[in-house]
This record gives sequence, C-alpha cells and structure tokens, in this order.
Amino acid sequence: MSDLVSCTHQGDVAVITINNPPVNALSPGVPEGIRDGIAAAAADPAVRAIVVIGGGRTFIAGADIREFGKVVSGEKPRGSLLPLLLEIENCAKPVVMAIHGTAFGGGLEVAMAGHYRVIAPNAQVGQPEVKLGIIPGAAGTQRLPRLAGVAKAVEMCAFGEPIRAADAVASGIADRAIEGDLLAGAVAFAHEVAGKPAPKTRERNEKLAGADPAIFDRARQQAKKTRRGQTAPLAAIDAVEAATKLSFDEGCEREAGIFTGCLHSTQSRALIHAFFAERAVSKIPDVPADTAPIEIGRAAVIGAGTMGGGITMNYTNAGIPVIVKETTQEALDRGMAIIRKNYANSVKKGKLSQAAMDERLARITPQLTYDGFDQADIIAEAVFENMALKKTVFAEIDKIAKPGCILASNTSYLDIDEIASVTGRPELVVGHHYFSPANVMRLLEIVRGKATSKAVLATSMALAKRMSKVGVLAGNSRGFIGNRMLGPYLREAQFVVEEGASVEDVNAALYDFGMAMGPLAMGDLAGLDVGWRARKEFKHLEKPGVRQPLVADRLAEMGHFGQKTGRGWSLYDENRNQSPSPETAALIEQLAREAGIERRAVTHEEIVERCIYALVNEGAHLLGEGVALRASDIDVVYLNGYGFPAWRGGPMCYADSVGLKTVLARIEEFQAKHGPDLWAPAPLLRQLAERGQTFTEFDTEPRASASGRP
Ligand code: T1G
Repeated sequence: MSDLVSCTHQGDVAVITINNPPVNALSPGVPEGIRDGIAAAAADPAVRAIVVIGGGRTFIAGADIREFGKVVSGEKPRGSLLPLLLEIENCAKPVVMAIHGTAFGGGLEVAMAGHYRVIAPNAQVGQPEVKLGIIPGAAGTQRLPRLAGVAKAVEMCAFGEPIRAADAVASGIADRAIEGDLLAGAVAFAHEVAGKPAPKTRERNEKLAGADPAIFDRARQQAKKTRRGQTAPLAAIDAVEAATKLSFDEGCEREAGIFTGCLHSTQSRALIHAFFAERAVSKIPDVPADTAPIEIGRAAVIGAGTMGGGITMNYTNAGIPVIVKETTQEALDRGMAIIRKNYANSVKKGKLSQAAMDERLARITPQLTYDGFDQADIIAEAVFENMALKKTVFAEIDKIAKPGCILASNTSYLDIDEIASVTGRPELVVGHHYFSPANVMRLLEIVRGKATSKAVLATSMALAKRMSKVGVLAGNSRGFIGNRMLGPYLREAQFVVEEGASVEDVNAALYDFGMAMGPLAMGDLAGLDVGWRARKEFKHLEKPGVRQPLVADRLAEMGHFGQKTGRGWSLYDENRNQSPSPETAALIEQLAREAGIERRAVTHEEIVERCIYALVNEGAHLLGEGVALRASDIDVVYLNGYGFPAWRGGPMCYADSVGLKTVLARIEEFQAKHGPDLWAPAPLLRQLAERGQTFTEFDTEPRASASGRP
C-alpha cells in the first residue's frame, strides 16, 4: 500500500483510509492506492466487507486541482477515474463509503461508485466542479441522478452548491447518518450488509425513468440568469440530461467529451486561477505562518451608520461580543433598527434561525459612551470619511484603549500612517476596509501602515477568516488597491460618455463583459455625492492641465446623487427601476461642447478596452510599487469587492488571457490619442509584455512584502 492510502482490518472488515492532507485530494498515488486496497481486500478470504474512509478532517474533497494545468498544457495525459470506479462497483464484497467533512467532486463520485454510503451529521457532499469552469468528469452526472433523482442532480451539478448530510440521506445519496464514531458506525453497517447482493449505482435506473424534460429547460433559464456568461453550468445540464437518454456507458462517454471541452476553456483557467488566488491571499511573505495572532475576545465599533452597522454584525456573526457607539440616540436607534431588519430578513429567507438572530443581537451592546472600550481587544472606527475627524477619534480611543488593543480604521482611501501618527501605538494601527454592505460583501482590504506589526497583520487575516471574509493585504497608497484602480476605470467610463457614447451604452458594454453592474449605474448606486466629496478633498492633488471628468461633479452640484435622489446618470422610480435621463444626456452634450470635445460613435469594444485596460494599467502600477503583493491579490479584490466576473478570473488574469503585448499596444494607442498623463503604460506592464511574460508568472517570482505609502 502507498503512504497515501493505508489498509487495516477490523475483524472481517477491511478499512481503507486515505491520508493525503489537507483535504485528501485524488492526487497521483491516491486512486492507485484505493485500487490496490480494494483488490487486496477482494482477494482476501478473511474479508467479508470493505469500508473506505478519509483520514484527518475530511473524506475526498475531489480531484487534485493542481494537476489540471498539466493536462491542459499537455505536460501529462488526462487520467480517468472511471476504471477505478468500475472496480469498486464490481467488487464482489460490499464497499461502504464513510463520509465526513466534505465529499466534493471526484470525492462524491468515488463515494457513489461504492455500494453504500454512511455519513457524519455535519458532513457535506457536492459536485462543485462548475465553480472551476468544468463539470463532473468521473460519472458524477450519470450516477448522481440514479441516486438522487434528475432534478436534484441537475441542481447540484449545474449550480455546484453542497448539500448537508440530512439532505443527502433524504435524497437517497447516503444510506444512513452515523452519530458519534463514524468508523465504528461504518464497520457495523458493513457487518449488516456483508454477504448480501451489493446494489450497483449504475444499474439503479428507476429514478431516471419518466424524467420531466422541463427540468432541464428551467435549469438552463436559471443558469443563464444566475450564472450569467458562464458556460459550465449549461454544460453540466447537458451531461445530466444525457443520463436520461443514453445508457450508463454512453452517458459517461458524453460526459467525458463535455468535460474535456470545459477543461480546455479560458473560463476554466480563470476560475481555477480564482480558486488558488483566494487561497494565496492570506500568505504574507515576511509574516511567518506561525506568527501568533492576538486573541480577539471583545470588540468595539465607533459609528452605527451604514458601514458601522455592517461591521458590528460581522463581529457578532463571528461570535465576538461587540459594543457599538454612536453620538446621538436617534443615530444609534436608526443603526440598531437596520441591524435588526437585516437579521429578520435572513430569518424570513430561512438563512438564519430565530434563535441565532436573538443570540447575535444579544452579543451587541449599543451605547452613547466609551464605557467598556478599555476592555476591547480591537476597536473598529467607521466614522465619516474626513481626516480631521478620524484623527480626533483615534487620539481619543488611543487614550482609552487597553495596552495591546488594535485600532482599525474603515477608511476607504485616507492615509493610515497619518491616522496612526496621533496615537502612541502606531504598530497596533491598521486599515480594515470593508465593502458595502459590510455584513454581506466578502472582501476586507487589510491596509498595512509603516509601523503595523506582523502580529496585527496575522490577527487581521485570522479575523477575516472568522468573519467568513477574504482578507487581502494592501499597501498604504491612496485608495489602497480597489479604489485606487477604480479611479481610472470610472474616469474612462465618463470620458467615453463625453466623447459620444450614451450612458446606457457604457453600462451595457461593461454589463455584457460580465461586470455585475455598469460603471455609471454603480456610481448612481453608491451615490455621486461620495466621489464628489472625495474629489473636493483631494482637488489639490489634481495635475493642472490634465483632463478631468466633467459631468459627475455637475450632477452632484445640482443635487442629483443617483438612486437616492431619483436622478444621476440615469433616472430611478420609487422602486429604483432605471431609465434613460434625457436631461443628463443633454447636460453631457452641453458640457462636452463647452469643453470642445469632438463627439463620435464609440463602439462597445472601445468602451470595454478603455475601462478595463485603465483598470489593468493602474493594477500594474500598484503591483510594481508593492502596494499589492501579487497580481492574483488584485484579482481577488475585484472578484469579491467590485463585481468583476469570476469566469474572467479578475482584471490581471483577464489581461493575461488577452496577452500583455496586445494590452500594452492598445494602451500605447490610447496614450498617443489621449496623452501620457492619462495613459502612461505601467513600467511593470511594459517589462512583462516585452519579455513575453504574464502577471501569473510575475507572481511566482519571490518578492518583498507590500510596502507602506510608496
Ligand atoms: N485539489 C488541490 N488542492 C486543494 C483542493 C483540491 N481539490 N482542495 C483544497 N485544496 C488545497 C487548497 O488550495 C489549500 O491549499 C488547502 O487545500 C486547504 O484548502 C473528477 C474533476 C475542501 C471545502 O472543487 O472547496 O473533482 O493554500 O483553504 O477552507 O469530477 O478547499 O493550504 O496550500 O480551501 O477548509 C472538485 C475544492 C475538484 C473542492 C476545504 N472539488 N476545495 O475548505 O480549506 S474537481 C472542489 C474546497 C473534480 C471530478 C472533478 C475547499 C474545501 P493551501 P482550503 P477549507
């Protein structure tokens, strides 16, 4: 047996255990070890039944995703699990799969090839392959409908969400839930079934018969709506549908063809990039993995407004008692009412139990004073975005907070070092930049100041995980990663409107590109007054003679802030339904004429290139400056904070897929047309393009950690 798979015996039951930490992926050697274990047990006369179980925290979490790249590049041929699964299924002795943790993808496919499945109550099973731009490739689309029925199989394969143990038993995927010791329960179950004819999943066709074809059409419509632009969900539906029309073997062939097509797609490459990018963000080169985080047992939040309220919810959702302070009773009541409403909505949708809601609310202490702040392990500030106010608040809390208490600012672009300069603990000051709505958006930008300690960074990353957020380290540059890049993106969106594109054109072009929302619609949602105030605060930093957008400031000066005032770039009715604004269109024409801007037809292609390449170029600038650790970190920021389509992998991954030479050439064209102040190619982009390299390759080169202010 290999060290990845071991075989022991409990009486006349052989126990095959997979030991491939951290998640028992089907890495090279694992399928072979299972095959050898099954063959040995089958041949052993003393064995009457077999149990397969995962060592450590989980059953098999799927194929080894790291191996896919080698198949796509042709470095190695695509192996198939099918022969192993048939050997398991054809085994003359019953094979019982004992599931704990997560049986995902190839893991569930191995389990379904077994004759029986027993499961721990808190385990999950799923076919999440579509989240990687592929479909199940080891007969999952053929065996799952035979066990769980067609509708369930379509749901699980097309949308990739896992199901819990109780649902797995109820739907027929698992035969029994085992409370307590899973292995003991599985061995006992094996004894019950030993010597009896073992059911082969591939022969269980009863749930396929009479499948309603409307299931597939409904799922396709839902996929086009909720997985807009993605090809894999539709491919998965085709594969499950094949199970209802073809024999098992023909269905497996059909699945294999569809799988291979998906695996070699740009979308799959992008989604696999996103998978590993999200797992890389927490690794900070100069902060050792064993850096002890500061224990966060109590928290305090200053401000119960839109952001403060959401941040308060993040702490109590993570099980941390939290004080929230406001300046007036009215503001405090308003903030708490929104928090209660948010939880009540989750209860109504069945996403949260009433008991959990009550528990979370009970952990919140709303108040008007700093009482108890001296007990907090972290104080999060979420007051109005104004440097003078932030410094006043930080000077105050620095005096009250206990030694070792972390002070975290939710500023979205102000200088963390300047804020820290009014405290006696700059090493404990950090930016925790949440995204609105803070209790929903997964992204947390962790902003490193010059003095921020490694322990505070390690604590911030651990806290992000506790809050089910994705923490990304950013250097202390104005706007950090996300908002700094958003500037040029929104600038170009406004420039093309001045040059002749309609507001609707710009929104549609980026929406069709895959963005969750067009840039101007996003401005109207966030409120045009927010950017207007920031631009006023930094007017002194604008380079004289450099073109600036004309319309947004004028709209804001006229009191048109977007959705909240019913008019911005577009018009909004009382239900926030959007429609074109003839007044805004006229204003754009007037301002462009006054500025002598020649109006022309602008293609959707140019609109996308201007906006997305501006994003990429600024990303390359801040990557070169060390404000971001990796290009993939930038991708994680945009995928989790700005509605960038996951199936494009993020702006930097997208640029790699286009080719940096092509991106650079187009940027140079824009530079020639619109000037070097707006379109100077980032030195790093030029360097990589000229070397024929990619941002992904740049990420693999060793480098120092994210710097402070450049
Ligand atoms: N392959 C390779 N590495 C994996 C992996 C996998 N399947 N799953 C996780 N890892 C690594 C991950 O990169 C990280 O590494 C570490 O394990 C811990 O992961 C034939 C073709 C199981 C729910 O899509 O959803 O099967 O950063 O931080 O939060 O039809 O990992 O420490 O170096 O995510 O506790 C289908 C993917 C594959 C499941 C655990 N399976 N994994 O979450 O830990 S396709 C999946 C997950 C397939 C078949 C097809 C999660 C998890 P590092 P983690 P976690």
